[in-house]
Amino acid sequence: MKCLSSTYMIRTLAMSVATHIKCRGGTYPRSSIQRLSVPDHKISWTVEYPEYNPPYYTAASIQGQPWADLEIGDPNFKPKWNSQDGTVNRESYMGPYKVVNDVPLNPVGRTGVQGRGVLGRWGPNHAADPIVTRWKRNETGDIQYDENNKPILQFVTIKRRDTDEWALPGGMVDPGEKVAATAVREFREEATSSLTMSENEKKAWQEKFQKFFERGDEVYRGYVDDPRNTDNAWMETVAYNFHDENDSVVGTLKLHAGDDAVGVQWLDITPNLNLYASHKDIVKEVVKRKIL
Ligand code: RP5
Repeated sequence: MKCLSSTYMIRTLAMSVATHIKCRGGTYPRSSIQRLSVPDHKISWTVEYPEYNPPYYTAASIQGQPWADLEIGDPNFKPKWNSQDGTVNRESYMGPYKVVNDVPLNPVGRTGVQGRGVLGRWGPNHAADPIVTRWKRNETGDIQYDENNKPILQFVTIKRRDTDEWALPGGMVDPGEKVAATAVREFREEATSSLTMSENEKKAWQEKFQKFFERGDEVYRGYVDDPRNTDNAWMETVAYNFHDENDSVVGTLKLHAGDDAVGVQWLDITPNLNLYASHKDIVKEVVKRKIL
């Protein structure tokens, strides 16, 4: 696992940055907090919005958690914004973010709520997402085509326990963990039964799939339009595509929903896909590279 990142093909991103669609308006997740309404033209901090005074919300459930920051102003909390801060990466893939009165500002703009919400870190909260794909085939193994005569891609998706939406099986980067390793770990935890595997089963899994999961292709690195984002805390991710051209490896994967999921399946990638946060944009990027 330690040499994963060096074997990854790193590609420059051509994907446009999602704006605030899922993290604007309505009720903040797992709370009764109503986001202040932010019209499209007032999302950017560069546009004057003098009456902007959104509610402040940091969930009680994250306070004191070992994976969460302390409150700003706490004498024991001395973050190094826009830098690698010990084992915590406080750099944004979007470039340097502004820090106003010691509080980081969401680089995309206003969300209608201040504080951290349910996110652990002030500023960027880093995640990784695996997109495991194969071609859709019939019983005799022939690739299936859509009405435009394009081959149909399928990917592994999980149903999130918190929102009941289909999503990439990603997760948070642990302090000090390599992002590429997070993508594989999260896939195993969220989409296979790795959490309940014995040591022997883990070893067998490793032997069978290690090679396949070393060949990830980076398809996205940046901001996620996650419903949990606030003005001062937001999600960012690096997404890797693991593609099985001949269906010779992933066909033998036993899918099993992990702790944070209530379902897992192979799903056809179609134009009307509806996924959590801005995951559809990330999946579309894979289609663009593989088919269009
Ligand atoms: C999304 O949240 C990321 O793209 C990733 O899929 C996920 C990580 O958060 P948890 O699933 O750990 O809550 O923004």
